[in-house]
Amino acid sequence: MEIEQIELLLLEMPYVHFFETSFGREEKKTFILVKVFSGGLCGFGEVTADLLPLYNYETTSTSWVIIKEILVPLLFSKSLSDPIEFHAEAQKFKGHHMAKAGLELALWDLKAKKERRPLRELYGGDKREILSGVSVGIQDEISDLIRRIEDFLKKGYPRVKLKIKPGWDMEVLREVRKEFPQITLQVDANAGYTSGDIDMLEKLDEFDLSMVEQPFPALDLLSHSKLKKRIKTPVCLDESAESLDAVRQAYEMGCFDIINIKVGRVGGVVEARKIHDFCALKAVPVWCGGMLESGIGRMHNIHLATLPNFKLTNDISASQRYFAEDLIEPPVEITNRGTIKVPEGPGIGVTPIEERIKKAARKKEVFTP
Ligand code: OSB
Ligand code: MG
Repeated sequence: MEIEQIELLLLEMPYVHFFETSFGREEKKTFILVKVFSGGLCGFGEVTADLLPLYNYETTSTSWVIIKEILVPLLFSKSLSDPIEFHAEAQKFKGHHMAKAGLELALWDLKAKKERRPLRELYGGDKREILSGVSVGIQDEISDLIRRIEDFLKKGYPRVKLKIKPGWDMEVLREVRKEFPQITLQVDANAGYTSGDIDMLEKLDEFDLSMVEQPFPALDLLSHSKLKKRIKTPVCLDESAESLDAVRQAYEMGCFDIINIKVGRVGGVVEARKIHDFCALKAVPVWCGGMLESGIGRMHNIHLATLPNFKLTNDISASQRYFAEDLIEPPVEITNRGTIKVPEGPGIGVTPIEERIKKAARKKEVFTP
């Protein structure tokens, strides 16, 4: 199977509500959509890099250049179309995981469509539905946050993740716990704290949280291991877990109890599965993180989360939690069991709507061998 054409599109989609983390507030999503064409079929992938290098160093501009100048020429020059072979070849280039993952995901979707099988089956996932949770950003007022949580609970989300940062942490959690003493609650600091905050973070134990995610910068494994020794709340890594090697080192150093797996951050599904398998071997549960993806990237996450060691609730929510109009039909919906059904059709199993893609597109480039 020969790849006949690759398209990159820069898309802009407004969020239904701004999303704020310890590194900033965003009102809209800007991202790259990757399309790969072969034999009348099209595989879709999404690059999770943002406009600004706040979550990690990649941006929509850097990933555009890396895909255009490095990965597309690599793919065409070696006639690559299999995602596993593409991953192996792309690995000789350092970093740029989100750029690599966007193209790899498109190849996975194409492969699954050729074989007329759902992605889940190619990955070896056994779940028919996955656990859906919601990640709630920092708000202007605690009262706004309480109202939003109430709303998400009514919609059926079985667990809530709160974004925290210095100054939006203990007091907020005290209020939230007072209002909702029973809910399954976890927090994510997006690397917002430093080694000097360890004493303070130990007090998170008061709030009966199911985990604290990435309190310290990605490279500060030492602080994570120090905190883990002192806190009962399970520690989860996101930004630090950028490859199997990174996860293995962090494991040896005793940095975590749980891993958040994001396909973009780790550079594709091949690497994500290696991390999944390593964690399974060590009896470390994982869950699938999100980057506020469009329905296309989110469907990829849904299929990945069917693997057996995705034991914890995922940051994968319904389409309407993110966008007034998602790119796919049918949109992602949450069941009354707090789950999301995994589509059984070929590839991602839903249909990207070309008209909506066109409406959101700000830039487009087409590549042929
Ligand atoms: O750290 O999990 C994160 C969104 C953007 C950047 C980083 C993160 C997030 C989320 C969103 O928490 C989760 C979702 O997609 O619903
Ligand atoms: Mg996170």
